[in-house]
Amino acid sequence: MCDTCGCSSDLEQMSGAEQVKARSNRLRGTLAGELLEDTPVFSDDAGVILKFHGVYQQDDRDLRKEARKLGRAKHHMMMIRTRIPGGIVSPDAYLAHDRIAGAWGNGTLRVTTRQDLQLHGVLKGDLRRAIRAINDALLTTLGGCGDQERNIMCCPAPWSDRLHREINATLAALVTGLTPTTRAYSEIWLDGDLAASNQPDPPDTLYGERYLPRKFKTAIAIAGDNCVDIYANDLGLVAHETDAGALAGFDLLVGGGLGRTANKPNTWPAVAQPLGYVQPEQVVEAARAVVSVQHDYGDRSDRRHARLKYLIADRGIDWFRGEVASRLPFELEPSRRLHWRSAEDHLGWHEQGDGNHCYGLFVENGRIHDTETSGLRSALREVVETLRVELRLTPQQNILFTNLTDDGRGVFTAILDRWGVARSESLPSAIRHSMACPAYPTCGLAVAESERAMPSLIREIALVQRDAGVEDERISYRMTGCPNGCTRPYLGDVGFVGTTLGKYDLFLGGDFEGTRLNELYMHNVKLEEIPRLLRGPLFEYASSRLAGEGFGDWCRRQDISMLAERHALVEVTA
Ligand code: SRM
Ligand code: SF4
Repeated sequence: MCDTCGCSSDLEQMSGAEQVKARSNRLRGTLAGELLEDTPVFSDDAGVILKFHGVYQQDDRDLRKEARKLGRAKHHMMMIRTRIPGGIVSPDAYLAHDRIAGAWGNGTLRVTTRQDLQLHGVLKGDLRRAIRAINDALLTTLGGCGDQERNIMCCPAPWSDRLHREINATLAALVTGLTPTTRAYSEIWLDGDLAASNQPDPPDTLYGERYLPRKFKTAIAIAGDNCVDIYANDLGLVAHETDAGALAGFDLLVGGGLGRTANKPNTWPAVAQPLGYVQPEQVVEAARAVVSVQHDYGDRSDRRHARLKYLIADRGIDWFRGEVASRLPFELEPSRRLHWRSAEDHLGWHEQGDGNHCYGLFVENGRIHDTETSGLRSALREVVETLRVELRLTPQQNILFTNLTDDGRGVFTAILDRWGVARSESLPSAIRHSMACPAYPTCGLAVAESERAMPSLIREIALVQRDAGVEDERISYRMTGCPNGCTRPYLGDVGFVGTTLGKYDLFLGGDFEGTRLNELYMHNVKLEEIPRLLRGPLFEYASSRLAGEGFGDWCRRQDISMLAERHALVEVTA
């Protein structure tokens, strides 16, 4: 048994990252000292702790080759991830991120698949003032990354009814209940030299001194609408409504997670499974109990086997349920049956229910930048400066503009039009339902392009959908530059997962509502072959689908391997 926090592992048998965490003095490590050094990069150990503070060390991979040739060091830079529960961003917070992107970043902002904002290309010397500026706008980067509770996702719809108000209150309580209590973050980034005179940290009864074995992800969905991709989470909370429109309680789902490693069959994507049902006032305690079981029993010796899904696979859901139940002063009720009607993207115009309007804007792959054809970043800045609207980031990397009055609506559309920003309604369905992760040049784990490859690929696929006569069908397409699954490709109708530069595994047979894993359709195919390889299935789908049948459901009704045989138009290299 561990002497510092009570988890069930010996420090000597733990992974390197565990040793660093344990020695970090509640997430301080050597960060404060290293920030003062005139170096472009932190030490490896500090880099581990840095993640807990919402920062990843990266380098520009486009420049690696040239630097090597010239005998120069890598072009080091930082990625900052701001944790934004439910994706709710005030006007000041948005403008702060826009300013940081311009002053110290690479001039772009990125909406993530977990409703956060990321800033890329920040140099180490600018890190502290960038993080300070984010905190001045009342957001934090603590918990953006690291082995702790990550950003808690929640349906971003800004409806003003009782159910949504109560869910937002639960979200806030969960954030408080699952955030580490260390003062390291404010010492290092906000108070500077005051660090020396600080008081001791309050005890952390959830995380102890070693935090969790691995990242931990939680999302809240509203029964019927799986817009948050609930099954991808370590802990999913599905909110049910009473007949009177109040919050009735939550179904708990546990053990979702999509990461896998190429050629390592002992790693796999998994969908979360039912644990039980709790009343609204019990949900924070129940969530803490789930996290604490993972804290105590998760695998700290092998990071590839450390997510909650592996603990549940190894010990069984009944053991896990019993362990959680033993930590609660109330009974877990039996799980309810879940019916998913849709996975709303919330795009286009909606009435909020309070006389105001909300507009959901499609942001291709979440990247907010100005290009030759569209001044998206400039348009968003002008909208927020002029109308002071609250934004909601969606789990599909898009943005909702809320609280628009009748007059505000006109001003909003005029600004978008002036900057040449395409409206969500004008986009082909394939584009609207596509996502891609950053991959090159910032992601150190990428083995193939994603964000830079998807725009032309998805436009070709949109044409195939049109030729097949199914251009308006909602089919989700998700691409990643490696098997880690950051855009949740294994839950889409169609998934493209990078295997090496220019090649992808093709997955088919998920569903639009994200309730099951898709299956491998073809291995290691060239990017340029993908539209041709999808043509056959899309045409056959168009002619033989049942009424209301989605593409993923149709694929599933076929045998995926038979489908591959029928439509393998090119030789595929294994
Ligand atoms: Fe992710 C690692 C980007 C959502 C699974 N992810 C990374 C890193 C930080 C690469 C790294 O470790 O050096 C990527 C940074 C790239 C860059 O340049 O920005 C990265 N992940 C992203 C984002 C930005 C993709 C996006 O297009 O939006 C998403 C940020 C979410 C956020 O705001 O917190 C993002 N990542 C996800 C999701 C989807 C989700 O959570 O709903 C997953 C699959 C679900 C899951 O966690 O299982 C995901 N990311 C991973 C994994 C595999 C984890 C595993 O259990 O094996 C890694 C690698 C790791 O942790 O070792 C990873
Ligand atoms: Fe990087 Fe892979 Fe995640 Fe894409 S899926 S951002 S390549 S870790």
